[in-house]
Amino acid sequence: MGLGAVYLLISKFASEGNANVNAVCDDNIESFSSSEWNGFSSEKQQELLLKYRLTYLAETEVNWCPALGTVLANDEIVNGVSERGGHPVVRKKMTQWSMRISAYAERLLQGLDQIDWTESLKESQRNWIGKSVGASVTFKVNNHDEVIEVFTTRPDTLWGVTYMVLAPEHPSVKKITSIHCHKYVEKYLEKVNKETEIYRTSLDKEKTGVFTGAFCINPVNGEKIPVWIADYVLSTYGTGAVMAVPGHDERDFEFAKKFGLPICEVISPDGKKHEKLDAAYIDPGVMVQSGPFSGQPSDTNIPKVIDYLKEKEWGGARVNYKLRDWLISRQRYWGAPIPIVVCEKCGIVPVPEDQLPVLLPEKVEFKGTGESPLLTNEEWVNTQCPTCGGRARREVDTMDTFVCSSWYYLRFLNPDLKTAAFDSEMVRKWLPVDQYVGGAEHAVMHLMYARFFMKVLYDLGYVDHDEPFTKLVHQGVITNLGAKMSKSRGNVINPDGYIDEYGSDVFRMYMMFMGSYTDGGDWSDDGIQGMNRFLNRIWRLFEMIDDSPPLGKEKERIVELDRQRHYAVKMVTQDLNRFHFNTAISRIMELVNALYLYIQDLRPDQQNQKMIHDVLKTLVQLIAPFAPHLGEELWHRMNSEDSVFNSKWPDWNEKKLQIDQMTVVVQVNGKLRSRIQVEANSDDQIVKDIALKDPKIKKYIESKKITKVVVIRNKLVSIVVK
Ligand code: ANZ
Ligand code: ZN
Repeated sequence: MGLGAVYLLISKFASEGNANVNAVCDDNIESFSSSEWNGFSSEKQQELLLKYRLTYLAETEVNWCPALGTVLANDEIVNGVSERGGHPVVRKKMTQWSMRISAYAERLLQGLDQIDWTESLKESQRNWIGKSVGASVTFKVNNHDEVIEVFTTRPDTLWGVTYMVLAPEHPSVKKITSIHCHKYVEKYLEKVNKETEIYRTSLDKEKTGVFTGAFCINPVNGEKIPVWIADYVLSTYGTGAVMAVPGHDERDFEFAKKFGLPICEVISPDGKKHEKLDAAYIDPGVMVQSGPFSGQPSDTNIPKVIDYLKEKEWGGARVNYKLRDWLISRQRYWGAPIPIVVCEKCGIVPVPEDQLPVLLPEKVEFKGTGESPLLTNEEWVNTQCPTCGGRARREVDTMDTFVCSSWYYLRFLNPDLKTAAFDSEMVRKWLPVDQYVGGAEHAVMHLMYARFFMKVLYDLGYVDHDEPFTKLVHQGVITNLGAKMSKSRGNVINPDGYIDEYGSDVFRMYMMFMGSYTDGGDWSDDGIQGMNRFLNRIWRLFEMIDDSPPLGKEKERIVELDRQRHYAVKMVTQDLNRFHFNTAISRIMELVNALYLYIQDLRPDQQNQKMIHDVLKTLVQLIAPFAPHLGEELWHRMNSEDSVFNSKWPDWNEKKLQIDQMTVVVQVNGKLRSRIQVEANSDDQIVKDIALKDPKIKKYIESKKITKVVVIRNKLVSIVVK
C-alpha cells in the first residue's frame, strides 16, 4: 500500500524531532481524559500533538528475533518466542521509530464505553491498557543528592517499606552503587541483559537480585532502608523503582525471605499486632504502626494518605498505564517505507507531501543479515534532501503492517484517489464502519491501533468520528472432524470442488447453517447434501404452482399461512441483524414446510393463488441474501424485471402473529372427559397427541385398546376404546 494518511502523520510529527537523531522521548507525556481533551480548542489540540510528537525516533530496547531477522512488537511474542514460527527472541538496543499510543491511553479506555463490542473483547483492551490508580512517592538517597521516585498502588502500606528495589536499567543504579558493591552489581547487570521481559516477570521464577550498597530514607518514618536491584522490576513500568513492602506484597515477601530482609506488619486483619507473618497479608485491614493513620481502615484511607503525602511534598496521586508506545520500524521488505530521509546537513527530514508516497524499490537482495533489504538498493537509498538539495539517505526500514491496517478502511472507500490519502467526503458519508467482522486474535493489536489512528485523525480534524468500528463480531472457527483446519494438518476443505458440484448458493448456505456464526461449526459432507436438498425443495415448490386463478378458499388455512409468513419475516429480519444466520435459515425452512402443507392439504380449487403468490414472493426475498443466485432466478420467474436486491425488504405485522387458542373437547366412547387448549388450526395429528397425553384422559384409555380417534378441527377429539 502506497499512499497514506499515515505518511502525512509521520511527516507532520517527524519534523518536530528534526535536528536530533537520537531524540529520546520524554517519559512524562501527559495524557488527557476525553472530556478534558474535547474541551481544548483545536489549535491547542494541534499544539499538544506536535509538542508530544506522535511519531518519534528513539534508542529503545527492542525484541530482536535473529531467525526472522527483524524487530518484533511485544504483542508478536508468545511465551518468549516469536508468534510466527516460534523462534527465540532476545533484547537488543536499536534506534527505531515509535508511535506514542501511550498518550492516548485514557481516551482509548474511555472510548470503549461508547462502542458495541463484546464485553470479553473490551476487557482484553482494558487489560492491555492496564490503568492503575495510585501514588508516586519520592525517597531521598542517604548521603547523596539522588532521589528515587516510586509508583505504588498501595500508599497505605508506606510505613511497612523495609527496602527499595530498582530495575537493573534504572538510571540511578550507576550513580548510587557503592564501591564495595560495584563488582556484584556489574555482574548482575550482565546476567539480566540476556533475559527477556517475559522471563523476568514470570511469577514462578526464583527471585534474584543484589544490594547496591546505598540506602534510602522513608519520608514517613525516617527509617533507613537498603536499595537493591532485581530483575522482577521493569524499567518500562511506572518509574522503574519499587518501594518493597514484604508484609503485604507476595513478591516482596518472597524476596525478603530469600535475602533475609526485614518484614514489617502495617495492615492487620483484626487491628491487633502479630509477631510473625507466615505470608504476605494482601487484603485490606486496619493500619497499624502507621504514624497518624494507626487504627484506621486501610482501603478507605488511601486518598487521605495521598493528601498527606502531597501536603508534606513527599509525593502525590499518580495514574499509570501498562500500554507501551508502539514500535513501528521493521527490517522487512513487505511494508510501506518510512517516508523519511536523513540529510548530512539537516538531519532527519520528512519526505514532503507532494513527493508521497515513497514506493518500495523493486530491485533488492534478501541477504538474511537482519538489515533491511531496502539497504541493498544503493540507487534508491541515496537521494536528495528535500530541504537543502544536498546529499541524503532514505530511511531503509519499513513500517509494521499494522500501520496500514489501522486506516485501510478509509482508503478502500476510494482507492483510486491520487491527490490524498482518503476521500474525506466519502469518509463522512460511510464511516464509521457500522459492522466490523474479524477474528478474536485481533483483540489487542489491530483493534487498538486502528482506534488510536482514528482518534489522532479526529484530533487533527481529518475525520468526524473517533471510533472506527461501532459494532464488532468475531466469526467462529470452522473445524473438520473437530480439528482446526490448517495447511500443516492437511485437513483444509477447499470450497472449489463443492461449488462445482452443488453451486455457491448451497455452499454459502451450508456454511451459515452449520453452527452459530460466532461459534463456528464442524464441516460435514452430509450437512452440505442436506442443504442441497433444501434448495431443491424450494425450487420444486415453484414448479408445483400453476397459474390458475383462485377458485374456492379455505379461510382458516389462509390465516395460518399468512401468520407463518409474518412470523418468518420478523424472525429472519431480527436474526440477520444479530448475525444469527443459522436460526434465520431454520425459519425459512419452517416457512417452506408451511407452504408445502398448504399446497398438499388442499385441492387446487381450494387454494388461494394470490396468497400463495404473496408468500412465495416473500420467501424469495428472504432467501436472496443467503442464496443470491437462486433468489434472483426465482424472482425473475415470478415475472419481475428488476433485481430482487432492488426490492424493498418485507415488513411484518405484529397483529398477524398472534395465535388464537381454542378449547377443544375430548370424548372417550362418546362421553365428555376433558377440555384441552390448542393453537387454532393446529394439525390434527398434534391435537390428537395432546388429547391422548392429557392426564384426565389417560385413566380412561390406560390398559385399553384404542380402536379409533376422530379429530374435528378446532372443536372435538373423539376417542373410541375397547
Ligand atoms: C508497594 C506495594 C505494596 C505494592 C503492596 C503492591 C502491594 P499494578 O497494579 O500492576 O500497577 N511496581 C511498581 N512499578 C513496578 C515495576 N516497574 N516493576 C515491577 N513492579 C512494579 O502494580 C503496581 C505495583 O507493582 C506497585 O505497588 C509496586 O508495588 C509494583 F502491598 O508498591 B506496590
Ligand atoms: Zn538537507
